[in-house]
Amino acid sequence: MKTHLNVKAPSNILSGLFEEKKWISSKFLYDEQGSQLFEQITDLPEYYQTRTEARILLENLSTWKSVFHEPSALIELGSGSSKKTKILLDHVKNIESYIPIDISEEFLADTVTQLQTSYPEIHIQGVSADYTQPFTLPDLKGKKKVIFFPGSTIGNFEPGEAERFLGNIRSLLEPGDELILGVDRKKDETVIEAAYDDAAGVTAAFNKNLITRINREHEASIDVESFSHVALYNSSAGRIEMHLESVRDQVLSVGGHTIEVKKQERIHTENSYKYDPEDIIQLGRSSGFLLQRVVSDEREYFSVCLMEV
Ligand code: AVJ
Repeated sequence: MKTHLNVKAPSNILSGLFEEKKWISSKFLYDEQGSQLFEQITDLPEYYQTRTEARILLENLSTWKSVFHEPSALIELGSGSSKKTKILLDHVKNIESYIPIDISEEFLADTVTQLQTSYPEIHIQGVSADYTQPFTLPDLKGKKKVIFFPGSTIGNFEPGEAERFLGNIRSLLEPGDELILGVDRKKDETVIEAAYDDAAGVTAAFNKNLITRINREHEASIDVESFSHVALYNSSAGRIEMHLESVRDQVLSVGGHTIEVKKQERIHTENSYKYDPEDIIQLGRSSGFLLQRVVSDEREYFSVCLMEV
C-alpha cells in the first residue's frame, strides 16, 4: 500500500528566495538544531498545544479504549520521541503492533529500541520514511488499523494539500479502521500569537535558525540579526504565519547568486492552520472520512478528532 502527496515543497532551501514574494518551506526548520529548538518550544509556557493535547489524551481514556476494542495496529505519522503515544500504550489494551513512521532514521531507531524495552509484549516496527511521500506499511493482517497523527502537524499543510494527504491516508485503510487527528483550534489571536512569539525568544531562534542553516549549507555569511522574527495570525485564512523581516536593505550573497532584500521586506517561513470542528467535518468529507467524535480541553484550545472510514 502506498500513499503519495505532492506538497508545495521546493527541493532547495534557497529556491523560494528568488520568487517575487520570498518564502522558505517550513520543512527546512527541522535540522538538528531546529528539532532541538522545537522540543524546547513544546515546554514553553505560551505554547499550550503539546500540554493541552497530552491532557486531552489522558482525560479521555474511555474513548481510546473503545477505539482499540479489538486487536489493533497503531500507526503514528511523524512519531518523534513518541511521548504522546505512551499515553495510549500505557492505558489501552489490544495494541498488538506499533508502527512509528519518522523521517529521522537515527531518532527512530533509538525510539524503537527504548520503547521495545518498556513494552516487550508489543510488536514495534519502525518505518523510516517521509510520510508525505509514498511509503509502504508492513503487513498488518487481521488487525484493526488506527492511524495516529497528533501535534497539529496537519496545520503545516495548505488546505488543499491536507485534503489530498488525508485522502491518501484514507486509501491505506479499510472499513472499521480509524484516524486519530490532533488539531489546534481557532481562538483569540493574542493567545495564538504569544504561542509563536514567546517571551524567552525560543521561537524567534527557531525561525532565525533558517538563516544559520543557509549560512552553513551554502557557505553564506548572512547576519542572523539582520532579520527579526514576526508571527502574526491571519484570521481570514485561519492560520498563524511566521516571517523573517529584514531590519535593513541588504544584498544576500548565497550559492553564487545575489538576492536583494529591502528593509522591512519579509521572508514567509511557515503557515500553521487552525481547525475548528466544522473545518474538520469539511476536511473529512472531502477526503473520505466521517468525523465521529471530537474531544477538547475546557478552553477549547485544542481538539483530538476521531474519524472513521
Ligand atoms: C510542528 C507544525 C505543529 O505549527 O505549532 C511551533 C511548528 N512553529 N512554533 C506548530 C511550530 C512555531 C508546530 N507544528
